[in-house]
Amino acid sequence: LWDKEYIALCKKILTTGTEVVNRTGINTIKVPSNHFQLDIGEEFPILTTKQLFIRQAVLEMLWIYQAQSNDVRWLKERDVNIWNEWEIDDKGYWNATQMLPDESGKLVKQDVHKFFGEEYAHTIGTAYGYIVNKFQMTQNLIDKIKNHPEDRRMVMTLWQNDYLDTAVLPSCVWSSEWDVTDGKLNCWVHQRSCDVPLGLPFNVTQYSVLNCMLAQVCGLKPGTIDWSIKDAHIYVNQVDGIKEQIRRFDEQGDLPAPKLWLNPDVKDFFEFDNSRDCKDVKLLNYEHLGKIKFPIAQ
Ligand code: UFP
Repeated sequence: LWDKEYIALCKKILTTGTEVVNRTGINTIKVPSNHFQLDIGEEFPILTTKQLFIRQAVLEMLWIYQAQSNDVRWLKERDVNIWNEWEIDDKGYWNATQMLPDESGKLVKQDVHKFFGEEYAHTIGTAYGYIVNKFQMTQNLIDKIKNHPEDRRMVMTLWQNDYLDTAVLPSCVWSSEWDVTDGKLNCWVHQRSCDVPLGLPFNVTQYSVLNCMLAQVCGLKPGTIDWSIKDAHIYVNQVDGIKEQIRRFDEQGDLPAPKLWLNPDVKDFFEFDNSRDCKDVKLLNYEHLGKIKFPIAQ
């Protein structure tokens, strides 16, 4: 079902989307918004029309919500290299090439050498895990789910205006809202900007794992995940890969969804293993149609 939703979004972008410029210098084809709902109690969402590496997705999620870290070295030590390009250097600078307005306001390609401060060396600045830690978001959420499941204020907001200027990348998946209904834990996730080929499959799987982990430690069952996106896009250099994935789906359909196994002995979210091997998380019977390589835009 997730593949079906996913491929429908890809087709919508390719058939109705608009090509636009953006800060990366590589144009995207975008649609303004998209929404879907998945029942993760029924079926664990991980794409089968291409292979996804759950180890990295889970570790990035644990980096944010369990370790509550913004330190890129934490990920590198575990062989997760997705944030390397965004790492502030040891002098406190972030170096990249971006499309930025010139004197006349026109977007032109420029080398960025932005000083964040030495205290931010080797981090991504005040984004993601930094914010979660600052406001103790995970602890507060678990406390509410366990002790006041009727509460209607269970929101984690990573978009904090006071911290945007010192964030290398303001959080893309920036908020989640949670509720408990009939013994099930449900969440609603908002993503402000969505790289559909690379970001979305990763993000949906990692928030589904988070939902399943929180449900387990709070004595609940996983329920539904609603996903709402602003600016759903495909970079123009990813179009061939997406067409290949659409072809796979149209010709072969999707494969049966795998099962997510979480070590049932873990009763505390902070005890899930976050070593390189992520020993407490396994995918059982993951059948897929193989890798598709997509370029990432910085
Ligand atoms: N992006 C995602 N998911 C993430 C993440 C980044 O889709 O979890 F960290 C993509 C969206 C966009 C780019 O293509 O990264 C961020 O660029 P911008 O800040 O200009 O929206």
